This record gives sequence, C-alpha cells and structure tokens, in this order.
Amino acid sequence: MKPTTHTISIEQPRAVLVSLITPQIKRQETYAPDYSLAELVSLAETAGVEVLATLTQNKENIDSKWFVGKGKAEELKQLLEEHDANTAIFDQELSGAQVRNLEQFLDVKIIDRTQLILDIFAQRAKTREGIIQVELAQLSYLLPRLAGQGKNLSRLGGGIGTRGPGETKLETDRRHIRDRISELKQQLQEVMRHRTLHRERRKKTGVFQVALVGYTNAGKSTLLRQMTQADVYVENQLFATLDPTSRTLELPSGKDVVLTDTVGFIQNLPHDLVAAFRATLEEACEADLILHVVDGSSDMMPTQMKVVSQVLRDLEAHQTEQITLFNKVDLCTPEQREMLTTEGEFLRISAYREEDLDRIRELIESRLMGDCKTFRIPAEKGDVISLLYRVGEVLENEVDGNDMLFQVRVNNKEYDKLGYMLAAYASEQALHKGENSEHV
Ligand SMILES: Nc1nc2c(ncn2[C@@H]2O[C@H](COP(=O)(O)OP(=O)(O)OP(=O)(O)O)[C@@H](O)[C@H]2O)c(=O)[nH]1
Ligand SMILES: [Mg+2]
Repeated sequence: MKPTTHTISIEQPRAVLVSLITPQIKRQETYAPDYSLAELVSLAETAGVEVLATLTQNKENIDSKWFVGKGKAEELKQLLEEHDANTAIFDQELSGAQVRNLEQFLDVKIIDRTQLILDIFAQRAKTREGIIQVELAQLSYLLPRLAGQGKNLSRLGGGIGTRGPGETKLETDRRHIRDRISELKQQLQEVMRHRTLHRERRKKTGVFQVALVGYTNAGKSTLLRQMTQADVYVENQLFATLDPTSRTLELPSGKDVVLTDTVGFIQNLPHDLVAAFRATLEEACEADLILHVVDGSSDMMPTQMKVVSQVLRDLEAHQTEQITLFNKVDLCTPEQREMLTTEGEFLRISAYREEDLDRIRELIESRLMGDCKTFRIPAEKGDVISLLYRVGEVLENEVDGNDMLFQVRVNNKEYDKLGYMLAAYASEQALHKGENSEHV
C-alpha cells in the first residue's frame, strides 16, 4: 500500500489559542487548565504553528453554537485581526457545527486540540502501521463532523489539521469515508496479526518483555538509547516517538530482556487516537514489566502521572508490574527531588548517568528474575522438592534435621504460583508463611 499520509505545505499557520474552562471540565482529575493551555502552545509549535496570543474564558457551560460565549467570540475576532492571524486553535474538542459557525464568523481556520495532535501524529508516522493508525484516527474524528450532505471541505485549504487523509479524501462523502475506515481496519488487523505472531514467537523464547511507558517528553527514547545504544529519535518536543521500537537489553547476570519504547501519553489524549493506537499500545500492555518514566523536573508531574495511570487503566494494563523511574533528576531542585516518591517501587534517575542505568538494570533483574527465598521442606516430600526445581531456580540446598532448606530464586509471579501449589501439596499440613521463608 502506498502511504496516503502526506503533508501539504501552505503559508505558515499564525494562530491565536483559545481555552474554555467550565466547572465540569475543571472537575476532571487529569486536567489542569493552565498547564493544558501551555501544553497546547507546545503542541502548536511542534506542529509548526506560530503562536501569537492566547485567550481563556471561564464559563458555566459550553455554548452549543460558538463553544465560547458570543462576547468572547467577538473578542477573539478582534484579537485575530489585530495579530493578522489565519488560524484559531481550541484547547477542547469542538463539534462539527461549532467549527462551521466559528469559521463563518471569524473567517479563519478552526482547529481543535484533537486535530492538532492528529496532525502531529500524521507528520511523525513512518511505519505502515503508524500511517494506517493515524489515518484511521483522523477519519474516525472526521466522520461525525461532516455535515451529512457531502459538505465540501476543500475550503479548509490543506495544511495544519488536514494533513493525513489529504484534501481530495476530505471531499469525499461519508459513505466513502466509512468504506475507507473498514478497509483501514482490515489492514490494521493484518498488521496486528503479524505483530501478535511475532510477539508470541518472542514469548516462546521465554525472553522477558519490558516496556518504557510514560508522558510525552519524559525521556523514554533517551533511556532506550542510553541503555541499548538503539538509534532512536530523541527530541525535546512532544510526540517525538510514534512507533514502538524494541531492543535487546543485557542484564548484569548476562540474561537478555527485550526493552520497548512506546508512544508518549498526553492529557486529553483523543479518544479516537487511543482506539486507533491500541495495536501499538498493546505492545506495552503485554509486557511482563512496565517502566513508567516520569519527568521528575516537570511542575506538572502529578497530573502527568495520573494521566499515564488512567491510560494504562483504559488499556487494562494497570495490573502489570510497574517500576516508576523519576527521570531528569539532574534538572530538579533539592525540594523537587524530595517530592519524587510514589507507592510501590521507584528509582530517581538521570538517563544520562551511567550509574543510574546500572541501577535500572539491577532492578529489572531482581523484578524479573526474582528474589532469593528460603523454603523448608521435609526431606521425604520428593514431589514438592521437584516442584521447587521446576518453578524456580534452586541456588543452594542443605539438610537441616529431617528437613531440607532450599535457597530458590523466584520472581513474584512464580512465587505466588508456588505458594498456591505448595498449599495444595501440603493440604495435610498447615502452610506457614514465615519471613521470607516457606515452611511446608
Ligand atoms: N537533563 C535531562 N534531560 C533529559 C533526560 N532524559 C531525557 N532528557 C531530554 O528530554 C527530552 C525528551 O526526551 P525523549 O527521550 O525524546 O522523550 P520521550 O519520552 O521519548 O518523548 P516522546 O517520544 O515525545 O513521548 C530530550 O531533549 C532529552 O535529551 C535527563 O535525565 N536529564
Ligand atoms: Mg520518544
């Protein structure tokens, strides 16, 4: 298939950015209005937009016709004229009707946050899978926003917000788009089938899968590059990475694991995009261990962490074992450093410090290979003993009276399994869970 995603160059978009804050929007746990607007500025700049001004309105409800209040729309019109802007970018998703009304009234191009993100993704998509996913997300976004009577969208004029499906495709009617969506879905299924096969093959080899997951710009690709010398794109911009990259990582014991870099998350990640990128994100969900990379130097760290947890929950990957890596500590003030704690296991690191990379490797090793546990088992229980050998790695054993003491390396998953099986074997005896020691 020839990639259909392409970039149309027009005069540079010059934009005023608009954010509306309603009590309902404010209540969202993963939404920080000021930060969201600042992030919108970064997104716009990443997409090649010149940002001229920003405008915020606090309002009880969203206006169904204008999105912002009519008075604010007038203020926006003035601001656009003052700055000779040709685009208005809204921080929230707009309905098709709102876009049309605003376009007519303001006579500039109207873009919302979702379109902006989709546009960046369209510019970044390189692999066949990425290209299909972006087009799918763009069309899913577009479909409900078409007027319904084959509205001619050519006046959008290409460029920002329309990159991807391309102008000619935008002119097609709903039916055409629906057909294209199902065609893309089929293609994606085919790609996913390959990916699943590939993953299963990798799983059969017994190699542990570790996924780098986190907010965009947290340093995931940097970590992959520093730890595996992978030649991946690292950039101080949002959504530098789109397609997952996997590399072999050698642990201190010499054992190999596969480390995968993934697309970054962002607040208000467009729903269509999450759906379309499921295939890519599944890579992360199927991992044995998730390394949640956090930009420890960001003032918005708590919100960013919440967003990532939320997306992982949406993807049903929140049960997977996780280690939090608070990255960029070299940029933190001492006070900020102190704040970097969380439930569960975590490390404070800098991706550019070799000794920190060693600590990460050691932690992965202990998580995946397991800790050393001591089991006391009566010598006559041959079946239980052989079970220990099957499930864990027996490092040492010694006789102690009528019992045998085993030092076994088991990871958490196997340890739970072992506990369960030992309990079944030892039904006639109580299974006592001592401190770091199993007694049958
Ligand atoms: N000072 C400092 N900068 C870092 C560190 N880790 C990453 N960076 C910088 O942070 C920026 C983003 O890094 P990336 O590795 O591209 O981030 P990412 O998480 O892959 O981002 P996306 O692919 O956009 O999701 C780059 O400019 C890196 O050089 C760190 O430990 N310290
Ligand atoms: Mg990246």
